[in-house]
Parts: sequence; C-alpha cells; structure tokens
Amino acid sequence: MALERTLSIIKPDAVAKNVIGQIYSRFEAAGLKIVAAKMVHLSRREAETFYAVHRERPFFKDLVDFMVSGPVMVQVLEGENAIAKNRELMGATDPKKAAPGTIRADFADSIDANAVHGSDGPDTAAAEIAFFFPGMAIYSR
Ligand code: RTP
Ligand code: MG
Repeated sequence: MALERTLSIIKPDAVAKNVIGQIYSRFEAAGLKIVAAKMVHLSRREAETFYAVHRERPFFKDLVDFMVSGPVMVQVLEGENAIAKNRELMGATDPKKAAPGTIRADFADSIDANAVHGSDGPDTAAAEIAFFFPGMAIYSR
C-alpha cells in the first residue's frame, strides 16, 4: 500500500445537480482526504490542454464543450492507493456500465455527462495536480 495523491474533478453536471457534498462524503467514507480544492469555470483552452491526450479522439469536441459548460469542483485526494480507490468509487466511464453504488451509477446521466474525473495513474496524477495547483501548498493531513 502506498500513500498517494490523485486529482479529482466534479464535472459541470454534478455541480449543477448540487451533489458536491454527497460526492465528498463518499471520498471521506472511503478514507480519502481532501488536501486541496477549488471551484473553477474552465476556459476552452484550459479544457483542451487538460484533456490533450484525447485530442485525436472522436469525442474530444463534445468532451471540451461539456467541460466548459459550467463550473467544476477540482480537488486533490490523499490516501492509501488513492488513485485506484478513487477510480473504484467513480465506476465505469459509461454510467450504464458502472457498478451499483458508484458515483457514476448514482449521479451520471451519460458517457459525456458522467459526473466525475479521476487521474488514471501516478504520472497523470502528478501532471494533473500540477496543472490545477501549480506551486500551491497542498496540506498533507
Ligand atoms: P475521466 O478521464 O474523465 O476520469 O474518465 P475516464 O478515464 O473514465 O475516461 P477517458 O477514457 O479518460 O475519457 C475521458 C472522458 O471523455 C468522455 N468520453 N466519451 N463518447 C465516448 O465514447 C467517450 N469516451 C470517453 C467521458 O466523459 C470520459 O470521462
Ligand atoms: Mg481518463
């Protein structure tokens, strides 16, 4: 087991549904600590940069359109195996395939409006945390 940090985003659909607190409760119940957080309304350029790895994918424009459609809540989660644990809590990308009780099964409407983002590995976690919290103090607790 390793103490890790991961980058989580509560996407515009879930912010609009007013379920930030319910999603935070799931992180806390799983032993993940919120060690940095901010609400931001991404510019198109920021969303394109954040999701640059998907630039050539057919869903890229829809993804960017969606991510700039309203404010998002961005947080760094810390805990044992935080990266995999957060992905487990999130459930599958497509909410129709997400296991019962996962965030996406309970709060997501579609593969585009799928409630949350979570880093998918140690390298992306480090890069995504640096993208949203460059040089900022992050409190280990
Ligand atoms: P995320 O990056 O947002 O945490 O989601 P993920 O790892 O589960 O999925 P990923 O493959 O990284 O895709 C990023 C986001 O793009 C949208 N997507 N749409 N229409 C499609 O086939 C499709 N595939 C992916 C989703 O909103 C996904 O979260
Ligand atoms: Mg991903």
